[in-house]
Amino acid sequence: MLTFYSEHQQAHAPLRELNNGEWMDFAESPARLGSILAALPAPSPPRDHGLEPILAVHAGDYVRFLRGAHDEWLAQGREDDAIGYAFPVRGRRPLKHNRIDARLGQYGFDAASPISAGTWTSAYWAAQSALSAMGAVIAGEARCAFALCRPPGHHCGRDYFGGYCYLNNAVIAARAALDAGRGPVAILDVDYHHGNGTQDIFYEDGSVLFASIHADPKSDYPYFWGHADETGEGEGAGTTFNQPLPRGTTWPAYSAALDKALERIARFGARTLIVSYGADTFESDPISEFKLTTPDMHRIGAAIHSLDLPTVTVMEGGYRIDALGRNVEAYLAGLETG
Ligand code: Q9C
Ligand code: ZN
Repeated sequence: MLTFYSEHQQAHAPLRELNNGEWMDFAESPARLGSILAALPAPSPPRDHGLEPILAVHAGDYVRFLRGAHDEWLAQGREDDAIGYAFPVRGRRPLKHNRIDARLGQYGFDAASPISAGTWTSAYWAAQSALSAMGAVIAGEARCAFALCRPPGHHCGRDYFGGYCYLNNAVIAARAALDAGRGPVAILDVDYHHGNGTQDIFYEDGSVLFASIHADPKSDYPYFWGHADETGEGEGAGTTFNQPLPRGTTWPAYSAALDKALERIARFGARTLIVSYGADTFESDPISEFKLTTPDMHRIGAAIHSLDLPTVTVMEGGYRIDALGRNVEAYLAGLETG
């Protein structure tokens, strides 16, 4: 499978995150890349598409904040990673703040997403990997391509970061496909966590179908989004399709949900498919509670293969590092050959 990846994506290296009330080592570590790279043939470096396709999705003030946030943090005399601790309720007055702690709250929504010195560089190149994968599919160089994105993207929205995500790689690729006349686009999100940022960006946009299978937000992060009654609004009414599943889910229930999602994508008439792939549905993932196996990852890929659509896969989560490469390899093999 044609794979895009830049070494700049290693630069993002936060030390720790707040999880269940305690500090823990940052789960979305650069070592994830090593595990995946060891399992795949050599990737291609992405082409630099510049900022324009990123700014087609993300707000200018947010991108400026992200680029400068770590320097602002250091300028306050702080050390290590920039991390917020006070978050506004959305929809309140848009205030202009100078203090970095207020700005981290303004643009973030959790304490799981520290900004390190290399965060902007890695997020920028992850987005370029997604754009390069979509570019190759649009140009007809490949029917399917894989963007080995890190950091992941599906939790962040037009003007906010969170859930280890800073730029929404899947949405940036989707926008590029739409702009190239390759719509309608479907985004299938099979990460363990609901892709709230992706959902948010297209919630009122009927040109993109967002179908997600994830842990029930009643029990799992991101809690506030991903419930089955979120189905889209306005022009996007009916083009969001959430299937929350309980902790402990194994292949039979997962497979039934996947078939429903694929059926919706086919009925929608998608001409381009983007898969937000997370391997955190794996049985021994350290922060997740589904029970899928490595052969199940192959089955997920094979089921998606049956749609027979030009497909870009972007990497999202997956934290069991010693099994990560094998799981990604199994998924991609299923996707490629059925
Ligand atoms: N106790 C992705 O997989 N922390 N992001 C959850 C659960 C944040 C996951 C805490 C998890 C973010 C891309
Ligand atoms: Zn996840």
